[in-house]
Amino acid sequence: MTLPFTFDLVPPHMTPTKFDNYIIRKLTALNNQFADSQAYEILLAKDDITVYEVYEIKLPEQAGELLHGISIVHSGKVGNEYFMTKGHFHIVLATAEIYYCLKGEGMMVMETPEGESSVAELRPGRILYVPPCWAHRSVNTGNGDLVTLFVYPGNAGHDYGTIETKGFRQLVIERDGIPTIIPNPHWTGE
Ligand code: S6P
Ligand code: ZN
Repeated sequence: MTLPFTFDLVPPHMTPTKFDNYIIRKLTALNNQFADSQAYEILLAKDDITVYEVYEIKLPEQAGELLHGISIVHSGKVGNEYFMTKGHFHIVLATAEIYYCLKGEGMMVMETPEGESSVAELRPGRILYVPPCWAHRSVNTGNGDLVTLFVYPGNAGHDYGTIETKGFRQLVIERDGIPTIIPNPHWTGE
């Protein structure tokens, strides 16, 4: 029986009382994902800083299970593009996901293989449903950490390759101090 765990939103050590996997993704893990490659190289030359961290509860990766955990995207930018997760499709494409925003400000960038795109705001208390077949990436547009609880089907799996190769169709950048959605100038899907 999996026991409940707690997660207090108290910085600087926001760590769940229970987790099995800890994933830390630094700038190098997001190679070629930010539009401004020159700004990326300059930032990386200073330090391979942590962009986001994920705490997961280990459960069987099979249908019927609900995998869940906490994602923390730190605040920062590469050029004018906000820190973000790699983003992915699920391997079992028609599997959905729920995100519950606990802290911070951000956007969920989503798209389907057919070319539909959507960007939805994340803010504390907001529950965001990522429907089946939609790739998803969380973007931190605020000055503090963006913290979300995520829940998705155990058999979903992760396809990172499609986004690593093609990118998302839309980017979230800061323009005149405001988070702004723009078409990805490097999108290579077609
Ligand atoms: C898994 C779910 C989240 C992400 C996490 C990090 O399906 O969407 O746990 O894994 O937000 O993002 P990414 O794109 O590096 O897996
Ligand atoms: Zn997912």
